[in-house]
Amino acid sequence: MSTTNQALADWVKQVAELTQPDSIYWCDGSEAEKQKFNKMLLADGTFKKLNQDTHPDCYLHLSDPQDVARVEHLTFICTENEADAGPNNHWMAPEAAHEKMDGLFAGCMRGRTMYVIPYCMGPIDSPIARCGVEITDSAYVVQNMRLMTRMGDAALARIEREGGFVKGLHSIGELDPDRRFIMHFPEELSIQSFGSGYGGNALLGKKCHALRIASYQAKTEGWLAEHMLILGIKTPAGTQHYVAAAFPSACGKTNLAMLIPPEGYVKDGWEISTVGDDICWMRPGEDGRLWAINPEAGFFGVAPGTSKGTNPNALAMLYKDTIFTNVAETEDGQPWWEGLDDRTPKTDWKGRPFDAANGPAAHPNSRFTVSAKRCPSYSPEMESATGVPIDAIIFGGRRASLVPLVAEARNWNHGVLMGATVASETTAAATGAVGVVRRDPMAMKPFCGYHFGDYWGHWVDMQTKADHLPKVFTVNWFRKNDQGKFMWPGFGENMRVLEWIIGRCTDQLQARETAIGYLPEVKDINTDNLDMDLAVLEQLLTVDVDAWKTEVNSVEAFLKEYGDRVPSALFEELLAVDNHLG
Ligand code: GTP
Ligand code: SPV
Ligand code: MN
Repeated sequence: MSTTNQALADWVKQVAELTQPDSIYWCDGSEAEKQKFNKMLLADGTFKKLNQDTHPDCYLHLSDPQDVARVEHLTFICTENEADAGPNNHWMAPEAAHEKMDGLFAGCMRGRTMYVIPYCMGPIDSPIARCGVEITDSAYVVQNMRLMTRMGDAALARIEREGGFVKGLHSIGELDPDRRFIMHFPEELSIQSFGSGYGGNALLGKKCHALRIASYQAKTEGWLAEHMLILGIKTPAGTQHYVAAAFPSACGKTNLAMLIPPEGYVKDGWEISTVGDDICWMRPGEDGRLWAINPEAGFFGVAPGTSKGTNPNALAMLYKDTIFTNVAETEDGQPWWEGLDDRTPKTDWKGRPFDAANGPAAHPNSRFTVSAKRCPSYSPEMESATGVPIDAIIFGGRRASLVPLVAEARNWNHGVLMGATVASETTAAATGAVGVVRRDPMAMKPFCGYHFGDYWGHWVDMQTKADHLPKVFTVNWFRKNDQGKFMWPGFGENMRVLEWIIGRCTDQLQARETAIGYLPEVKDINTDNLDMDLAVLEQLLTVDVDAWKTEVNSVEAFLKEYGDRVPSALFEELLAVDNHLG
């Protein structure tokens, strides 16, 4: 097979000359091809068959133990001008980066097949969607891209129709952490990734294209590419709302995106539907609202903690047609991870007999890959070419103290400040220390393809592009008490906070103004059938003035790290908060 797109044909040829594969295979995206690849991966030991009675078409992949998460210290933005990458990114000069990568890629596919994966991020017929081509020597990557994107012939046809595409070159190399780099060339619309087979490092349509490259394109073209879930909320009156929410990696997007409301809500007629769980591309529509698509077609979700109690919708979709990476296995070959209430592990994520002395049975960043269509709360709007109109944007993070359960921004610029200064504890989604509080603006710290100062400026500028921007909120499900226990029940109960947010968007609920934004009165959070001490809720909705004064100082120092590219509007909003605190 080949292509009528000359640029693509030339690039494939050039990559083959560099990497020297034994053969070249163009992925067509068909069902037959999927079966063929599964067979191949089983035969070479990359996949292990899970119990096909309980989990038909489910496979287990155990990674190299040193290749289980994103590697932020090895991820680079390679712009001509170093200042354009900003203090938020590691930078390398494009020329130096190309030289380094050419050295690594030279001859790396000898004895291997080179797979060409044309893919489309977003519905094939959506004007908001964009195409890319990933070249890889990993059939595991092919199977994951098959679930996570619209890949194969339809994407290739669109590329041939439109011309443009993002070039992504990937090789697992020798999986050597010392020969591992994830390079982005936003000005060339290209990505080069070497030495890792893990999700965010290797499925180039996801973080590399749909966030780092797309955020750069979005800035130039006047839209937003964000690390956000998209959730549909239908009220008992039958009104359909959509919200987009940015939480850092492993901080609750997948869970909120497919939440099952408490029983009383279901009885009253509230309905939740899932449009996306990780990435959101938003554009101003003619009506002045932001219209959003989920560029992905599947979920690459955190397994540990997923249970009937926390996320029954996720659990329900994982019984068929799912790739599990780095989970444990039960005696009878079923997947297992910490938090699953039934079954026990027999072998751990390294394939050893399970022994608690070795740590968790499943890696804390073990993941499932599954088609979004398998989710019981799947929204057909996921296929909509126009996307869905967003009523509210929510920012959140893991903060054990300080940040209230929910707050509403006074205005758009205040909302941008809120998003820009979110802090969160680090998680196992990236290598490095876990549980360290760091600022993770808009949950984009690892994913923004350019200078944060310019990025915040772009957010502020959205006001000039859209007259009916969403309201902005912050949430925090992760406050802890003196005993280190979560104070808010979270998961399905988060619906109670969503109800307040919708009430605010429709002007049906009051709020009290505080220095840090509008907060609910305790009485305005629906606590029907909620087993919770109201004094605790009160605490979650209290503004600790002294602690916030300290926070304001820390935020000011943080913003100043980004120099004169930070929009003055953020300092003005911060001053307003400071003055209000007294
Ligand atoms: P990425 O895929 O890495 O971008 O992460 P994500 O934001 O989709 O995170 P996910 O929903 O997978 O949640 C990760 C962890 O947070 C899991 O262990 C969840 O159990 C936990 N979590 C999610 N929602 C809540 C909540 O409301 N309360 C508490 N306490 N934990 C939660
Ligand atoms: C994240 O780390 O935010 C993820 C998983 O969603 S990965 O695709 O590896 O980036
Ligand atoms: Mn993510």
